[in-house]
Amino acid sequence: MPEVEPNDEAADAQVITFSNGAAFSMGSVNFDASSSKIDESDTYALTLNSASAIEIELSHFDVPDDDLDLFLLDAELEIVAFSESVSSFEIVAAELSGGVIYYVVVRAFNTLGDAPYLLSIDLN
Ligand SMILES: [Ca+2]
Ligand SMILES: [Ca+2]
Ligand SMILES: [Ca+2]
Repeated sequence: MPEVEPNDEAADAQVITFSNGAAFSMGSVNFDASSSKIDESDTYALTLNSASAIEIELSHFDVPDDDLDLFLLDAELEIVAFSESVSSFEIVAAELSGGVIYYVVVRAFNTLGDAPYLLSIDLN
């Protein structure tokens, strides 16, 4: 699915729906100071029916010109897991509880203009 703006904050998070244990979203962020369309973060929300391991991958952006980072937050917006490479795609893995909301945040640390990405989420 494509992202839907605005999605910058948890309150505006785009709800992730799974199909056969997987979900995808294509979006873009932009943190180029010379650009007129700054979009520092994209926020997604997910709630699992039951506890599960999860793997989240942020890929297909233009490394190293674009440096995007990936965060998994709990309902209190505390960081559960994060990935902040400067030279590769990002991946996080965690064990999630069922029945509570989590947030996945794609953050632009630095970009050259618009930085498209693919967010892939897998349940195990
Ligand atoms: Ca966006
Ligand atoms: Ca956004
Ligand atoms: Ca990064």
